[in-house]
Amino acid sequence: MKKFPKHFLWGAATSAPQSEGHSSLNGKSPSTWDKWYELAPEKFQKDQGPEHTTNMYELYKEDVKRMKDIHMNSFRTSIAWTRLLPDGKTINQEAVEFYRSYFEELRVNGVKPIINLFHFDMPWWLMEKGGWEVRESVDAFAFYAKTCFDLFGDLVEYWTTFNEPMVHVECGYLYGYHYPAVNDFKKAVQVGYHTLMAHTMAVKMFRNGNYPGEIGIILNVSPCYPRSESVEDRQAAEIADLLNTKSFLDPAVLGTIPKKLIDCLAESQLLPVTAKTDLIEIEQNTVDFIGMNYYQPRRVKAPERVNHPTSSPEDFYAHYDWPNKKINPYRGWEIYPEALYDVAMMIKNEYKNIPWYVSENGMGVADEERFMDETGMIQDDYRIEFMEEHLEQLYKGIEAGSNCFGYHSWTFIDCWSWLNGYKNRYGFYQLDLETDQRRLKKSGHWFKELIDHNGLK
Ligand code: BGP
Repeated sequence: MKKFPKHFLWGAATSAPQSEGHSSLNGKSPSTWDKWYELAPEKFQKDQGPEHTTNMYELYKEDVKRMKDIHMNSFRTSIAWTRLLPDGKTINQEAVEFYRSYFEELRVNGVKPIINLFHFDMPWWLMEKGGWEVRESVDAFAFYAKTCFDLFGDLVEYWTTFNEPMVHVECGYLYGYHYPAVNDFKKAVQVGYHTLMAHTMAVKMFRNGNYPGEIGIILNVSPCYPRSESVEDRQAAEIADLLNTKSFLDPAVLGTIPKKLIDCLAESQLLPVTAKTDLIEIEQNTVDFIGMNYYQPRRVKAPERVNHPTSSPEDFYAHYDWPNKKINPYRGWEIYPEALYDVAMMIKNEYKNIPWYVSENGMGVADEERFMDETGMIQDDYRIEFMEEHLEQLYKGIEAGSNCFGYHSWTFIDCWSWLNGYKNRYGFYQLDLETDQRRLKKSGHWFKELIDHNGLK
């Protein structure tokens, strides 16, 4: 038996915009997702927008029972900023009642809520003022965070400020996948910086208010592997790591921004506008724990051509297509469980062995009905294999001393996924889009047994 540490958190993650539904109802104001869908529905897979999603707004009580049925002891979701504070200032009482009741339901059923504050869902009222491009967003977020701590602090033990802050930076300001879909490296750096300061000021609010519990941040981590041991390739991997991972991980955990990153941005005239006391705030407001979303590694090589002035991260590193890679063909992501061991070691050796957990890991597969047996259960053995392989590596990391306290899959019930709609399914429960009906998959059974054993057989 490969036993995991006592009190290990086993569970799954989702987010408010991907699971609640009622996106224009019950006092919620639009986020960029609601607005973008209104403006350009053709960008969304099969016209599937953010309005309906999994409908946990209505069904959360039954869904918490489903978590309990598979013995999950923890669950992450987020609060929708636009539901709680529709105009950024006024509290929506209906949202307070909804979230309090939801979080209580989790607690009384022995499922620890891990509550995140921002999961790509920028309020439209703030986007109209410039979103993360403007400093005002930092204060607006700090106010929202404090409001959440005041209203729900008695129910939440683990808070996180952001989910994958690099994603709204790169998808919104470099690669065109999220609103406002611009391609502007300088803006992207400023957006990232304001996000970092919003995170920092939320942590400060949390410390100043002496709320119970702990606070962290959830980052997407794709360990960088160079094509070769050449100086150029290794340098490319180092910069890719600095830009994509250390840019948030270092300030969040160590309270510093890597000097090499600053030098590299300065050389390319990409440094953001900052305020005088920012560095002190960053230094004084580090996190208690880290969540790491791991799906795939990043393979890089030296850039093929370098533009002056620098116009994109590809001027620092190029993507390397490793010929030996194993791939999930539905999502197009490489499957490389070994990286999870490397993540565990990185946190142990470079980040003070801070407590951390795997906050997302999973496999999205299209048309899963193909794998349904005569009883109506999806036989998703590929997902079980995927998770087992990743857990083996995590176990190895824990055995080597990494301070990991949990593993969350993405996701609990099949959910709506941004521009991909419902194409790829990730859940332990299958979702019927017509009826909202949920059905346990084989992986859900497997997960329950894993939790009962607190480990792998
Ligand atoms: C993470 C996000 C999730 C989720 C997941 C799966 O990056 O935090 O919101 O969507 O990836 O990815 P996708 O839905 O794009 O297949």
